[in-house]
Amino acid sequence: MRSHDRLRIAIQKSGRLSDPARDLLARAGLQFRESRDRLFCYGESLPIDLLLVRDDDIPGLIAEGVCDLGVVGQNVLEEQAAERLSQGLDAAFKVIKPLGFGRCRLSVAVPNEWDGADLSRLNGKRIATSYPNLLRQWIAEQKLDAEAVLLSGSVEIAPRLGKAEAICDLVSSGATLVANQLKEVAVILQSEAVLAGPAKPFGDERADLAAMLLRRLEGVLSLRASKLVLFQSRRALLPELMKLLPDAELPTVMSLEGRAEEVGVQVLCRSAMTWQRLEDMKRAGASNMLVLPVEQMLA
Ligand code: PRT
Ligand code: ZN
Repeated sequence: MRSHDRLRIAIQKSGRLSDPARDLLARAGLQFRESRDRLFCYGESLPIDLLLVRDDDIPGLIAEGVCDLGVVGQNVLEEQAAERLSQGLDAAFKVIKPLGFGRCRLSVAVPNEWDGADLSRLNGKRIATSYPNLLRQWIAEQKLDAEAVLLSGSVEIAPRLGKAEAICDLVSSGATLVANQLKEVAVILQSEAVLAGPAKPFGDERADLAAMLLRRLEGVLSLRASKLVLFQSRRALLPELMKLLPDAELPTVMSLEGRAEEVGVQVLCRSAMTWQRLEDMKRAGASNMLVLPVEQMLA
């Protein structure tokens, strides 16, 4: 048994989630010394160590208690939970906190030449995937009679190779589907990277460490999305403009030199400012808009 006065977090060794996961932990104040084999990183600033592994191993490592927490895609977590369920096992791990990166969706896609998006066309067809358990659940929910064919990689070329008629794979920009003349007909799961942990709470020192880490992560995540928004507008338009910023705090309103009707506004927004939002504000009468990142905040 390893000692329980240190917390161990598994993250992806190399892949899409590695850098954002390490960056997030660094922002939460965690510093590590890397071992030579680059599998284990010793926590120097806090008793929290890292294990660098393949993402697919993370739920199992949590279930076995080899590590306490993990940063992993919801897609991997839910696929393995569905697999355990099909074997009569309970999940043994759960989502603790969505982390806001690694966003993608697990979708079913069919060749472009299939007309319409009628799912019944999948009856009697093979769907290639690396997510057989989630796909089988979806097939059952949709009352379809299709077969899930397991492929571990390059799922998108399965139809051209004649291995399947359709696919079920992760999509982010959609470029891979377009390049392979496929079109999305259903989204099975929306996914992002999450902090995962055991289904049962820690009954020892790890509970306090995990709670502290979570508090720090929440601070980092809320700050990351927050933006300081500056703009000018006619004073009379301000109530309508503020409706376009539902997550904003009370605005600071300043007068503009020599323009009695107009004001300069400064407001903290808690969620991402998109181009769409800025354009909507412009249409509603805002001008000279600036969106600034927030470094630190103390209320
Ligand atoms: O070696 P290891 O097993 O650790 O890595 P891996 O190859 O299994 O995983 P990796 O690094 O590719 O992905 C890790 C996680 O990133 C996934 O489990 C998802 O949670 C998340 N993620 C986010 C994605 C994507 N976006 C994504 N677009 N994972 C894979 N893709 C692939 C997808 O499979 C398809 O081939 O990218 C292609 C589609 O991308 P678009 O942009 O063309 O739509
Ligand atoms: Zn993997």
